[in-house]
Amino acid sequence: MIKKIKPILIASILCTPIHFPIHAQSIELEEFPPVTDATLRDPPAADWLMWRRTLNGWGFSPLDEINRQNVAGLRMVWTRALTEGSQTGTPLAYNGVLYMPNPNDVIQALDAITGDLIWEHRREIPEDASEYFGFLSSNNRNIAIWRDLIIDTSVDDHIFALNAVTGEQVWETLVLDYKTHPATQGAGPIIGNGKVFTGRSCSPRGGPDSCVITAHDAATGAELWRRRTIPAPGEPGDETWGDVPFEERKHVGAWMPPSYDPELNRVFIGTSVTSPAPKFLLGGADKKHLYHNSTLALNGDTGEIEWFYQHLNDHWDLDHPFERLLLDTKVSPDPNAVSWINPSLELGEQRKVVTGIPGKTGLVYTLDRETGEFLWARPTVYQNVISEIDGSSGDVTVNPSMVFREMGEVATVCPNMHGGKDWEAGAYSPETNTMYYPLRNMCMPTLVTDEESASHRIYAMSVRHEIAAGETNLGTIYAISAETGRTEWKYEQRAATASLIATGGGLLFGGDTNGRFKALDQSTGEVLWEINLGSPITGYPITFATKGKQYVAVSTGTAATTASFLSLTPEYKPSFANNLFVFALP
Ligand SMILES: [Ca+2]
Ligand SMILES: [Ca+2]
Repeated sequence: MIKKIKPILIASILCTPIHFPIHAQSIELEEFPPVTDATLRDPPAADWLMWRRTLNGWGFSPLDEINRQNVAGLRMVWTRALTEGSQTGTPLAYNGVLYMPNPNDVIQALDAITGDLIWEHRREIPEDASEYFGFLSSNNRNIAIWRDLIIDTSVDDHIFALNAVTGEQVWETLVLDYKTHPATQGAGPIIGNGKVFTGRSCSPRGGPDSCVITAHDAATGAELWRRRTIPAPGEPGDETWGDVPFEERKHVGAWMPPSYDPELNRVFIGTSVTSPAPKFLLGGADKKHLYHNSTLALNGDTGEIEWFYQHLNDHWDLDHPFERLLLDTKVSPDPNAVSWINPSLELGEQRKVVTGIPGKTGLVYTLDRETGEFLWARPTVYQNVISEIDGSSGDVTVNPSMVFREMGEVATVCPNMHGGKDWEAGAYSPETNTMYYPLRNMCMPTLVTDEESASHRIYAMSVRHEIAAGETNLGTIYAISAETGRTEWKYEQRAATASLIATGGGLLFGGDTNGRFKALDQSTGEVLWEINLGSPITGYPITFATKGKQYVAVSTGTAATTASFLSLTPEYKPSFANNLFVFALP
């Protein structure tokens, strides 16, 4: 299937407008082993083949050449500037090549050892797309690899596949017409069982039919199913919107990549708030407005909802679309650390769970991923929106004093719309059975208003951001046992913390908005190594090995939340350059 490309074909690729010149050090074509579904289920330790490396969302690599003892000797081996826009990219590492998603659907293949460009693909984005999309749409958070294809979602609401060897486009499929149903596709796919699973945010102007999770055939791009996140009249959940007309049910997005369990053939994906957010503006504060702020467990073949769990009836833009951790663990929540526990749980039971911090509230939720049964939940950073969770049913009670009832009301909501937790990913280490989360101590004085001048008219809210009362540090990392729910350790600093990965070397890698990239000890939270990369660490770190040597890669730049974080730590004045960095031991 992988053919050696003749020089004449390379010449023709050179002439197409979407490619930069292909350099001499092109990939050895005959040595490109296809990435199979089996590879993606159980990737070789050396590779980083999807957003969180594995389908279970862990952000964990077993590589251990770089470890607690030697990480202090880590040094930069190459760097490269990335294109402009909101930069939150995750490189893929395979076969000696880093595939880097740059903002605005630019994808580069780089020699992983030298950093030299092998090919670059620049998708032509229609000029009028900027009338429909803002800065967030320039995000190119992650791409996927399958067989010899690199697969991405696009600013103009397509999904497209490139030949991993040449960068040439192989297929593209329209998901939505952005002129009628604009949806922001900042997140890319994960691929399970030959299917490309993607979610997206959906603009209110696109109505409910733009709010879809989709599956496409990875080989051809053909659409296999689409799951609307908002029920229509006659569908289950319709009644949870009261008498709100279907066309007025808006903006329940699924704007981060899903996780996938190949054994259950289930896609786990989370959803966001409605527009407007305060529910008195949307048929009543007593309605659930499914499936907003929920975990959806979807059948991988059909997109049917096999179960769902609603984390929060959300009046404040506290989205729940973040990475779901799929793991098997003993479940023994410690009542001294865990606020809400299912009373029928037999302590020490081995369960298949979906866990982690799915939403901006910072709450950890552990559910049985076969049945959706609530097992336990606990808060982390200060929050004032959830007052109670019924352990038996998992039903969440919001704090009644925080529920808006009319225009002009004000309240200080904690955390704020940037979390707590936001798009920056946590990680899970099977070596410690512990999850690690970059969280922020933030609150949000909020006025309910639909005036033109509102800071977030889309939600009928005008907000400010502040560090939570009583805290001086904005950034934290929480290490929380997946078995007991206990905080194993907590790290704090002034600058806002960002995405983490865990490694077999006992390390966590992660950065902050002040440009510091760090390695911490998984067991203690001690900082073992640190470097100033000059700009906020906005990309997702990865680690990989090629020719027997381990590398760590991370990218910097600017993202939608960096300015708000930095406004709360004015002593820090980083630059805002989109750059990729790669490190190794000498
Ligand atoms: Ca993209
Ligand atoms: Ca939102």
